[in-house]
Amino acid sequence: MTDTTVHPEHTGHPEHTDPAVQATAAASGAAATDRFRTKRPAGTAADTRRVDTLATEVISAVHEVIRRHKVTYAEYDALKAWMIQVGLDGEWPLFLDVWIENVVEEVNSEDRQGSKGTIEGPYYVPDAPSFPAEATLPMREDEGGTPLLFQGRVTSVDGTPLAGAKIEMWHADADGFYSQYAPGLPEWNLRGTVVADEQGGFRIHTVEPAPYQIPTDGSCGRLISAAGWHAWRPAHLHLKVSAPGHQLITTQLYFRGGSHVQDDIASAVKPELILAPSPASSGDGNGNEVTYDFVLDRA
Ligand code: MBD
Ligand code: FE
Repeated sequence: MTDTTVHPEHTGHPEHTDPAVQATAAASGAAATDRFRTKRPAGTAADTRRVDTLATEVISAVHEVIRRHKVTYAEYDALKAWMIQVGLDGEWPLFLDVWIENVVEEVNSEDRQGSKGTIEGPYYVPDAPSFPAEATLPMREDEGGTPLLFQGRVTSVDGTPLAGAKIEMWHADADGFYSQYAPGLPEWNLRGTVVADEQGGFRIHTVEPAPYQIPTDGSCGRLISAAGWHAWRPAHLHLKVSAPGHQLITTQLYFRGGSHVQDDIASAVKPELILAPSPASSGDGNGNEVTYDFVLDRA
């Protein structure tokens, strides 16, 4: 889908009249769908027996819910209409990453010894500009938000420093918007790949992101309001950390005491992932700083 124009007749939310808000919600779903369709496939696809097992059990699980709650034809038609609309809105990546990915991540990281990971979410973009170990993420001259120095070291599980480890970082701005998924932001705003020094060290200067609200004018927003849920993720930094001979880790870091750290709609917070920054001591003394080390499992 390349059509990123707003279709108010699809949203059913006439109360949203701010064009900037409408454009953001409609464009972000389509952009996430487009991005996913160009993604390199991860690993091998399932074989026939595996597809049979998984598809049969998913369908049976749905049947069970229908029987238990005696689902009506009106409800069945509402589900059908909603699923069609999720696709038209381009919101399947958003839906799946918010309500399903956390369990996929859980079952695929059970054996990990090193740092905890969590879900990737819909807004990763590969091949962000590369920077040396001490760097400032690309940002606008007047970028809002509290300055944040995020520093640490990447080591292997046995403590060996991983020189040249790659720290890919991406996050929302102080208004909760991601570059390439919201209009009006520079292409690589708050996205970068930092290469660790000889000791595996890195010092990344950025700004603290705002909490993220699931777009309210798309299909995911309609589900959220129809069910009486809230639409928020806590403020978070996204990271992918990798080094030769080691397992890549995809993670997110949160801020202690921030809103929705305890009730993330995407269920992606783990206690090990909550940062507690302190007022910056170095540099010009502006903003906050925090140290966080990454430990990578061997491949
Ligand atoms: C996000 O920013 C995000 O990280 C996830 C998982 C889902 C929606 C928006
Ligand atoms: Fe995110």
